Amino acid sequence: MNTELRTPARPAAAAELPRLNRALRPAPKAPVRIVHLGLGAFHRSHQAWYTQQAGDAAEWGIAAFTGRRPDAAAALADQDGLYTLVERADTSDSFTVVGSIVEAVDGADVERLAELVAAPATAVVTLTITEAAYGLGTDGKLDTAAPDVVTDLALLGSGSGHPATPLGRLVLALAARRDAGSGPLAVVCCDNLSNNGTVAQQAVTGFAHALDAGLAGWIDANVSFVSTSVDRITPRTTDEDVADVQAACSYRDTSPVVAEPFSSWVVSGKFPAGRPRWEDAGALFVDDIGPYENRKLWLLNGAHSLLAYAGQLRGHSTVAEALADTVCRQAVEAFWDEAEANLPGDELQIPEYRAALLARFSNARIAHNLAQIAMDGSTKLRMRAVPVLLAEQAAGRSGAAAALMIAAWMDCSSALPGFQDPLGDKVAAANAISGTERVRALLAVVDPVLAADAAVVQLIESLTGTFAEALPATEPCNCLTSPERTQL
Ligand code: CS2
Repeated sequence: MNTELRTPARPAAAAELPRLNRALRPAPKAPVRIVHLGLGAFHRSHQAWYTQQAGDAAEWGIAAFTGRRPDAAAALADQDGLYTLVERADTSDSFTVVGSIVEAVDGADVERLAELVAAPATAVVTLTITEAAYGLGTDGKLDTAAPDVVTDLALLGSGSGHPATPLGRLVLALAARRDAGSGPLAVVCCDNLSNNGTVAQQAVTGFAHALDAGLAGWIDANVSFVSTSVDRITPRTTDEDVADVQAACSYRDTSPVVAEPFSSWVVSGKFPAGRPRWEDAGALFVDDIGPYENRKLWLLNGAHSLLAYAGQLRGHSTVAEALADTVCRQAVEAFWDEAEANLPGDELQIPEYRAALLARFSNARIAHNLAQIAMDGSTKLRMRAVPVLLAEQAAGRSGAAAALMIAAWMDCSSALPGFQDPLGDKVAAANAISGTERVRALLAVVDPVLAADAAVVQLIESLTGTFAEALPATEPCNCLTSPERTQL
């Protein structure tokens, strides 16, 4: 079912409408061959949608597990795994029922996870567990001293089968696959990290190694870590979105997902036990993912973070609102100029990519909240601002536009209430200091090597306050340490 609806039908009363149910399933249920960790809106607008579009979709069902909370799994299971994808363009919506998730499971059900990962039919594990959940320190290695990692390692070491981190759960499930003799499979990272396959490999083997060197060896020999660059703007679903689906379709869906019409998936790596024909839906398989990754992380995600911090400081709430503000728009263009100078332009069609981003960000019907993007900044800036700043400095230029993103993050960290970061304690401690030492301490949370460079600290300090004029007076920030979350 794929209905183009420009004028939604008159809403019927909730009681008259049937619930989205198996009668609306677009095709018979496929067998589980993909296990997903991180059942959130982005997984449903992206990987699940690509899987449904694959020519061999009938062979590839997904069992998707939530993070800490069972709610999304329970709501979806109630609808037989079905949900409506609303593709929201500038002037119209289109509605598609997606049926590739054949099992929606509470992430705490590690027995089911282990059973499915150990099954010989399972060929692929996909991950959207958020950048912060890889638990990497600033050296790019798994931080085995992080409290949640310490807790999970102790739990697993004691033979308890109930780890709480996605990595702990995955390592337990991979041990079950080894024990079952079910052979190799692919782990496909779909989080916004540079070189994300390698990051996932380091995090998973780092975790396994701390537990059992034999298991780490088995993972090295049998698990292919695939890198991907994922793209589709997918804001949080609102009550209004639920009502829109109810008005436009002849059923009630408690869990629709809204996304822009654009989507992209660039994939690099081996699939030893096979994969769906995602290329049928436009996925691009390449040998060298680096340039694609940098283009997306710097130009799209970098601009998002810059708008999230600068935009909120100037009193805006959404990406479209912030981009319409000349001050924010100029900051984005300046940052893009710096990023573009460090990307292979001819191959990647950067001018066209930038123009397309302006159009995508300006779609005011996609209410993409800046507060949502602003979360977990210390991790995100390492991928979005730091590499551009370093590349600019290596080329003998200042990197001031990338530095401005970091300065705006610092301003937000002390000015916005409820600012969330995985290193919230360190951010709050740094904000208790003043002057240059505060800037140095905050920069150390993002990148200690940069923080040791007095000229960079001075540059960033000179840029703090750039966007602050329009900020309404707020209570001082009580910085929150982000809980483990599923990528939205
Ligand atoms: C955003 C991304 O929240 C964020 O950090 O930059 O979720 C972004 O919307 C997606 O990567 C788009 O593909």
